[in-house]
Amino acid sequence: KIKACIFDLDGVLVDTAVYHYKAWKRLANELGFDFTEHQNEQLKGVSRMASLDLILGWGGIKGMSNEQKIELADRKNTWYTEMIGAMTPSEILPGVRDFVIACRNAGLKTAIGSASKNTLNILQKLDLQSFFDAVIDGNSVSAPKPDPEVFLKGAEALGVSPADCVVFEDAVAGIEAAINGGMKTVGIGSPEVLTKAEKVVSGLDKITVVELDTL
Ligand code: G16
Ligand code: MG
Repeated sequence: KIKACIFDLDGVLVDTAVYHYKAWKRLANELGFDFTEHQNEQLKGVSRMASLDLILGWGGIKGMSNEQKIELADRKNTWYTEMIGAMTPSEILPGVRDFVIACRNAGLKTAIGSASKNTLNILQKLDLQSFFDAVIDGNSVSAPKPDPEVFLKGAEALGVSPADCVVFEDAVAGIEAAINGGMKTVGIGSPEVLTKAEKVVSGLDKITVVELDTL
């Protein structure tokens, strides 16, 4: 029986992917190259520094020092946080609030499991902090998805065993992380991409709490 729901943030509760994309694109442009929206898919759920490494690779840029890389990542994050700062609750994805409330009314625990170091800032902007019993984010994990660390820490914080948790994820690496942690999975996006998820829906407006027990 399901006892808890753990939600990825970016792409599940809110579409910040477009802001990440704009900020990384601006950085790439300053470095003299560009990358496509298709390439951007590979950055979903991936940590800030790992994203930078992928992007520098696409631009054929080699031999940067760690210090230079940190400076570039900081530059991107400054632009990103400027965009986050202008966000409002109207940007919460369809069905999110109702689904999370329904989970809590059904007695399920709720948590966030995100790779983002900006998680608390975003939750605050969306006025969603009070909807979650635990928040595990990029500041509290060391191993990136598909390592299950972020979700295992979430389950632990909720006091629920991993097998009784459902993870909601939009990234391939995130679904893998949940499976690696022994949890049930619901993909948010397209079934062609999230092939390993037990169930895939286009958004939280397309699933009910009752359906979770069929996983
Ligand atoms: C999110 C995004 C990634 C981003 C990562 C780190 O993960 O999907 O694209 O690179 O967070 O974000 P930040 O630079 O804010 O620390 P998730 O797990 O919420 O999908
Ligand atoms: Mg995500």
